[in-house]
Amino acid sequence: MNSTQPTILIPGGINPRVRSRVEAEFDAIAIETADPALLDAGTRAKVTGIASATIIDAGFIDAFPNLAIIANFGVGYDVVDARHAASRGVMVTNTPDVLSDEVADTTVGLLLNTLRELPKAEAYVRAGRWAAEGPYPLTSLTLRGRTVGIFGLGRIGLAIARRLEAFGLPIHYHTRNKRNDVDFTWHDTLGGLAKAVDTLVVVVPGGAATEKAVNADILDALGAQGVLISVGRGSTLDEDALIVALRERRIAAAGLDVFAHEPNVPQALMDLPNACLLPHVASASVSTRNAMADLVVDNLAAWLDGRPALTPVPECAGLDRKPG
Ligand code: A2R
Repeated sequence: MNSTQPTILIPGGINPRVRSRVEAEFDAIAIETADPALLDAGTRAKVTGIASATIIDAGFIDAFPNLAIIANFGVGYDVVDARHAASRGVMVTNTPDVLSDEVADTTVGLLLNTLRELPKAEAYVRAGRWAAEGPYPLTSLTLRGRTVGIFGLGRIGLAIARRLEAFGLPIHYHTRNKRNDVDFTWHDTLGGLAKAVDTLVVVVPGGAATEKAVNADILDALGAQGVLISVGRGSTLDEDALIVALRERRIAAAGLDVFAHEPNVPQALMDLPNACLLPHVASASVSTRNAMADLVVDNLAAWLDGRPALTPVPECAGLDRKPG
């Protein structure tokens, strides 16, 4: 171990490229979960950086007196108490942009799978049913003629909107602030958006402001032909309300990549034929995850070297690196 290097803590599981780069470029300490009791006070005092993809709360942040940066693996950083970190002068970074196109591609795939039942159609071929029983049944749903609403027209939402625009579909959106750089139709409420469209793509950040924002009322506003696609955070959706809406056909179908209690997916959801389910894979290609990993480690290196962070979260954008 080279003791002149900053000490970086990795609490919990992390992408293997983050781990190998941190081990190569810093003094690395790994612990199984984000529990400060797993380290003695002397070790905690050495830690100046954290690389993580897990919950980092105020208590954990306060356990490290010399902490300077938390580099979160992922663009969504609702698991990190960034406001508390900022109040202590601790930088928080995330991994924006490098995953937007991958997530948008996957979202379009999930939407098509949900509407046109492609995973089920493939399973039909593999089970020998095409030859035995004849053609796969015609799908009752199609992308043709749909109107798309994007809940959260940020970096990823815009990449999704541009793709679906190219599919010839009208695009509406809801954000708190109207964008003046797009021609899509803005709605000042989520309810207004849901009423105006039949296909709702949810890609807002998690956290208190969006907790269960997509509830029974929103699903009812979407209507019986409605399709819900969720790729942001599981917390933004009332899963129990969705299960009822799918079971009673108050909406037609849903495609989900994110869930309230990952990796646990409610059995009631898995039992529904009109739910298309993915295991949080929207950004999960080797190349995109490597780009995210590099951004995590490059942020650590920059900040601990006294340079600006590459991708600070908004709460920390104004922080200056304290010398030493
Ligand atoms: O509301 P605005 O104008 O700040 O627009 C942001 C919107 N948004 C919301 N819209 C309505 N109600 C809210 N409470 C609310 N909070 C945020 O979500 C903006 O249009 C969008 C977030 O975009 P970005 O910050 O560029 O995030 P990015 O890279 O698109 O990722 C979105 C999420 C991540 O936080 C992860 O949870 C997931 O996708 O991977």
